[in-house]
Amino acid sequence: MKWLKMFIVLIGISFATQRSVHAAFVKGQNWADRVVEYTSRIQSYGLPGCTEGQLMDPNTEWWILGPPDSDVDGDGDAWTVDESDESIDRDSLAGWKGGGELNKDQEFVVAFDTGLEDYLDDNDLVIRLYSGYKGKASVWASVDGVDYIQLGEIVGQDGGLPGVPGMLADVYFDFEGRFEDTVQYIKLTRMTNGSDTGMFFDAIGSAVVMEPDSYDGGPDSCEQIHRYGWDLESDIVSDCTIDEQDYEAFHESFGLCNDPQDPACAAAFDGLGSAPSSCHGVWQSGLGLSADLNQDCYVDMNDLKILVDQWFEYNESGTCCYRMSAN
Ligand SMILES: [Ca+2]
Ligand SMILES: [Ca+2]
Ligand SMILES: [Ca+2]
Ligand SMILES: [Ca+2]
Repeated sequence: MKWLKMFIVLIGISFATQRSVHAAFVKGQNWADRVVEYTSRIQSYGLPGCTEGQLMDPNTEWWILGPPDSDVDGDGDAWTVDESDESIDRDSLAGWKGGGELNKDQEFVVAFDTGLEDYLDDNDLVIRLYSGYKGKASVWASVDGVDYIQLGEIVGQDGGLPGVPGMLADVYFDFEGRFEDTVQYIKLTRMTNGSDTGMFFDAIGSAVVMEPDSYDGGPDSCEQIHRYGWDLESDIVSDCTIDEQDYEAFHESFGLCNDPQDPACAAAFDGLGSAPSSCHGVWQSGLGLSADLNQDCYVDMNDLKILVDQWFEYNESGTCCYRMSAN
């Protein structure tokens, strides 16, 4: 009976809070939420030191979802290794390899739960990738997932970026008033084939970073903070204060887990048909538990410590109750 109750709590609470709390925006940018379709040879690269890349499947679609996550040490190189040749970075990109006929004619489509806006005189879309110097991709956007308009191309450069394998580049596109509504779908299509044409995509998102109006204690500014993903971790109920309500929400979630590598957490993915291949992938897919403050896919005492620390930090200092910086 106790087990049954836990099961219901898992389904009820984790699904209710997972998708709604961790919405499309992360720190002001709107990143792709879902992979809609992809051809059979879309794959990861396989970092230096690792073996070959791996073909994408439903469990690894998170490679191109969520914010950029491949360059862990932030040096712009997605292939950084330590002294013992162990990878520091993460092979969480998807795309196509150079080489023969096998990998020709590849494409994939990602979708946004909240559509991308067209900002006047400003870029609207950013794509982070690395590419061989002969790589070339066509970038398409669509409101309805049926009719696509070409935004432009990503072209590898000889001696420039993108064009150096492993070296990340951000490429921007402007919608230029060509869409009747917000853009919900982005499609990447391979244009060149042969050696040095490989391209790997880390993340696809909105170019404009949305910052809420400064917090004045009012519900509108709090709603903006939440909508654009600037919440404090411990503000579990997203009302811009850390208080008893967050503790109650935490208490209700205590003991939940959604680590896909732990069979004890399997219930968290019932009804989804697949589970991301790692806990990190859970967060990239927007499926993190709101009370899992350290993002390790378990709601436990380690999270409580963060909640208590932030409670004192923001309630004792009198500077309640949120912060705008990413860290
Ligand atoms: Ca790096
Ligand atoms: Ca624009
Ligand atoms: Ca990625
Ligand atoms: Ca945790």
